[in-house]
Amino acid sequence: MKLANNIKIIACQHIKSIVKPDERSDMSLPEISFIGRSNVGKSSLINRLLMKRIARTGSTPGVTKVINLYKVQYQYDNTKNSVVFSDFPGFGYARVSKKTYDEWKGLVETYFDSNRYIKLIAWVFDIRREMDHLDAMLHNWLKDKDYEHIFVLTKIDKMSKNDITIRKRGFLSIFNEERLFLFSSKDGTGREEILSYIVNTMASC
Ligand SMILES: Nc1nc2c(ncn2[C@@H]2O[C@H](COP(=O)(O)OP(=O)(O)O)[C@@H](O)[C@H]2O)c(=O)[nH]1
Ligand SMILES: [Mg+2]
Repeated sequence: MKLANNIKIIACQHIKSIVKPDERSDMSLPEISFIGRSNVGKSSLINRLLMKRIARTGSTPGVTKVINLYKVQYQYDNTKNSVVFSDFPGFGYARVSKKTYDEWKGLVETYFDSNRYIKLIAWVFDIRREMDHLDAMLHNWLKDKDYEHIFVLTKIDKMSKNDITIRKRGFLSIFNEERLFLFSSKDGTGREEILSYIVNTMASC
């Protein structure tokens, strides 16, 4: 992959928070969705990519599950473009009820099925976690639908280099190398690679 080290984020703004897929309304801009379970680092990833504390991080119990939409303007190779980032609500790990999961799945599926602007899905995953059957279901769904997706392993700053290599090797049995990213929102590792993938994907669609 060509590393795009001259990408500049010109501006970004929160557009709206929506609870139902049809509230997106017709913004004819390509979109990247960030999905994954709670607390894996979706919002922190967005903030690091944009170099701005725009998405709210940390657990917010009791807050309505919303999809936050951000408009991002960037410059690459002297061309200016815009893209929408959608930050999805997650769901927890322990004792996830079927109802909670089904609600989440319904939201995600309806949103993606009715939104022709989505060009890429970034599935965000805490590198210290194991995949469970709900993650496997999500993965199968992404593959079945043939959605263009990448897998971002976060919080690598919390692990030794050796353990990261071992964990990565495990995930490589499921994902291709070019779709798998190691990332830390703490020190920014992986930011350039992920931004490059995003920009290259946008340029080819
Ligand atoms: N050390 C470290 N902490 C992280 C990283 N990413 C997220 N966090 C922390 O994990 C918590 C959850 O992050 P958040 O972005 O809100 O997760 P979200 O629920 O998936 O949006 C917050 O306390 C973050 O500061 C990372 O790469 N490294
Ligand atoms: Mg979040």
